[in-house]
Amino acid sequence: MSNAHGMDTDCMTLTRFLISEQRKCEHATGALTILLNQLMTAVKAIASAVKRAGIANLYGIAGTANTSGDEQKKLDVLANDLFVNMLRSSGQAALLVSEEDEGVIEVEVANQGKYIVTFDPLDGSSNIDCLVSIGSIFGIYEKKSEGAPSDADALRPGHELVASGYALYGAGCMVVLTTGCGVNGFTLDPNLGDFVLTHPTMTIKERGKIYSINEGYALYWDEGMTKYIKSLKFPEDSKKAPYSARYIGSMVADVHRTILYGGIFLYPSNSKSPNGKLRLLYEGNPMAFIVEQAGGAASTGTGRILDVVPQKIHERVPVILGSKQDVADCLAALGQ
Ligand code: P6P
Repeated sequence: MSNAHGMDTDCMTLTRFLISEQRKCEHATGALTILLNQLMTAVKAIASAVKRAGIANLYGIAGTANTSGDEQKKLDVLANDLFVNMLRSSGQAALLVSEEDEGVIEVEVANQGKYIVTFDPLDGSSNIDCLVSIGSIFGIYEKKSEGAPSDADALRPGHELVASGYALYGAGCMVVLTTGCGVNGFTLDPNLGDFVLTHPTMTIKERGKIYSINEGYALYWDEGMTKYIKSLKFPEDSKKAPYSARYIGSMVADVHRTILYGGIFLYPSNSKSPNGKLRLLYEGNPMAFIVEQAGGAASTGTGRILDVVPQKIHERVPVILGSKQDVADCLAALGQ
């Protein structure tokens, strides 16, 4: 409903959407709504910082390194501080796992709540300085254990997630979220300063026409993966057109395009990295939950990503996700 100011006076904001979702769940207390709203505050602040980075001299190296040994860019550090502070102060989280911190972060007892949050505060940060889209990724579990929180509360298979989402910092800022009842996309309205529902009930095509993989590692792929990628580039059926190749090198951007346009995104096992590069707790699982909720599939190449039982908080997992038929074709080529 618009008026002379061109503003929708009855828009479905993310908060309003969460409240309506909360009403559908009999035992909902509003705690998840509070937690997600705090997360969105961090996302809005990161979106603002990403836009200002060039002017505010936020590019460049922070002079520190994260658990993976990656040089931490100033925006990485700022994003991590925002996520940690907003989650700690929400009063809804008991334990945090961040890509940027070696160990788990236990929330002080006075502020502890019932959720465990795993997150990559700024994924794709190697792309920051060249203005390629980057993102934040998060997964949320409910704490099941009694007593003080520990690593074990985070080392849970992805099928126990209660919510997951990502934020994409590109031409605009968008959040894509699932709480287990489908996938919805919200776009930041700068005039409103809030996220508005723009992509209700996001679903992924059964089959797409795009494949997304870093072909620079073709030398290290196993035979099955080589066979699969070749089948997309040189289809046996002469009536079929080859797939298009798209690879941004920023997981959130590549997965977002895969959900919107269909196709397949792969960061598979290879002879140099048997478990690939992507992290299970805060990249593989949250994205797998979203893709499955959108009607797609997400595999390690030998099993469902969401069924992997983590052993370490920063462990890596091979990722093959996207349109169901495309993932099935890939698994067939891998002999699954
Ligand atoms: P490669 C970014 O550094 C990241 O963690 C993901 O966002 C992205 O999908 C992947 O690494 C890209 O890795 O080896 O292709 O540069």
